[in-house]
Amino acid sequence: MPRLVVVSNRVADPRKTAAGGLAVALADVLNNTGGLWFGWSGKIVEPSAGGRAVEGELRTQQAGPVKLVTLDLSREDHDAYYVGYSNGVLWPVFHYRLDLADFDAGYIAGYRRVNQLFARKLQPLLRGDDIIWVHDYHLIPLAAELRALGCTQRIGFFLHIPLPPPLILAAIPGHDWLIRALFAYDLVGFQSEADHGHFCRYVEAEARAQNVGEGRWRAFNRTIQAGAFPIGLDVEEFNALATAPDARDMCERMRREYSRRKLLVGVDRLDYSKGLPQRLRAFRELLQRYPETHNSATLIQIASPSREDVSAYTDILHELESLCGSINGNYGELEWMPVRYIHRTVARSRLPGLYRASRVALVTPLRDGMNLVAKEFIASQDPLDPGVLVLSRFAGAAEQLKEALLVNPYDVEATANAIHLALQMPLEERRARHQALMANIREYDVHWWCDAFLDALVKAQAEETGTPWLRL
Ligand code: GDG
Repeated sequence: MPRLVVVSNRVADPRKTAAGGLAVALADVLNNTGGLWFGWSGKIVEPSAGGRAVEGELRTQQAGPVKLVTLDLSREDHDAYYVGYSNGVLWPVFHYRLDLADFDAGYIAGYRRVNQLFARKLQPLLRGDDIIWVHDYHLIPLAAELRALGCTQRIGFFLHIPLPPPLILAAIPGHDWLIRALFAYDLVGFQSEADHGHFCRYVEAEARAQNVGEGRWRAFNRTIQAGAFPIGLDVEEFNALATAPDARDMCERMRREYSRRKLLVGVDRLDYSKGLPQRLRAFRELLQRYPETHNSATLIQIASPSREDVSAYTDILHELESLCGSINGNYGELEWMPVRYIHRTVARSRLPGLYRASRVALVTPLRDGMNLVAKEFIASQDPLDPGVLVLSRFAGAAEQLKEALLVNPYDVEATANAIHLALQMPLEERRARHQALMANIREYDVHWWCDAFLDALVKAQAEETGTPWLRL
């Protein structure tokens, strides 16, 4: 395997398990190939008095055999590329929320500028036979910018968030530019068959691309490969976390504290895509419809702070506070608080304990690329007495986790009924469902995802049938 170069907005040290997610997933292959991970440092450099900030200075850190290379951004670039275009346009539109998108014309120029900066800084660090894997919506045009600098290496792109249907995508000014940029890659990967389907329909209808079979599409004088590669969990790493003292202690304390109650859990970044207000309304409906849940059902909702510089996030924060207050005010008793809402980040080492102590998990996003919390909940359960997963049909995970109780989160009544069913579910059925779910997350774990994507990337060299029309 040639050297792997990973590019993503943020970089993490793969040696630290607290990093979780992508870092753990990519650790093996980065270590084995002496890889390089490139991205933004997370730091903003302010302009010095009277001048522009010096951005783009590279900082290199060695993490075992892996090189972590990061750069700072100027305030202006950060605001346009990160806050403006990535999180103010692409995130809402890709989650079907045109109403929340801010199509300020200045943002796209900043997005492009930072992608060019990344390309300019990365190109001199590359070797001829590197395999480059670019992650997520912040960096869609990166391959096109690298190609413009003469890079011929194999480059793959994975989109962690959903891709909406063609007519929603087409609402983005410059959508054709974005999708053309994808044709600079050799392989483009999505979380689900649904998202992959949206890509196929878009390129056929809007880009007049030709389907040449086996997931290959020809347009702009290039033939590229596309497919679904659902991301998974590092089940072993998560099991190790679940059996470590922090998680066990958390589980025991929760079980003791809630011994006379049935615990429900939600763990999300505070984001409008996660369907938190709808979830709380469904929980309120449960309390309304099923009086036997009083003094018993207790929802612990962790909403970890995220992107607080984007205004839509302040709105949802206020809505949640008000809903929790009214549920506790109307249904609470002196000795029972129905909702415990925590707007803070909980240590990763304690999460498996919280999941394991809960009878039901509510994972009910309005739209989600995959949703790893659903898989973490399954992995944390006691197979002899497992909890039940209530999962939105609009999470990418619903394509795989068919034995969960699938719900439409917009339908508050039906969701309340499903939660009730979950709370009542007999042990035999809980075990059978959990066994099937566990088999799925074990088979399609994060190593499967990583290997499947990289195997496909190694095989998928784009063909050029003329001068590629990738000028952006
Ligand atoms: C994007 C896509 C896709 C949450 N609260 C706390 C905490 N978390 C951890 C969870 C989980 C992760 O954050 C969240 O992952 P998700 O997959 O649910 O969602 P996004 O952050 O939106 O991620 C998503 C994912 O990329 C991967 O491709 O699945 O669809 O939107 O691991 O446990 N961790 C800690 N404290 C918290 O309070 N430590």
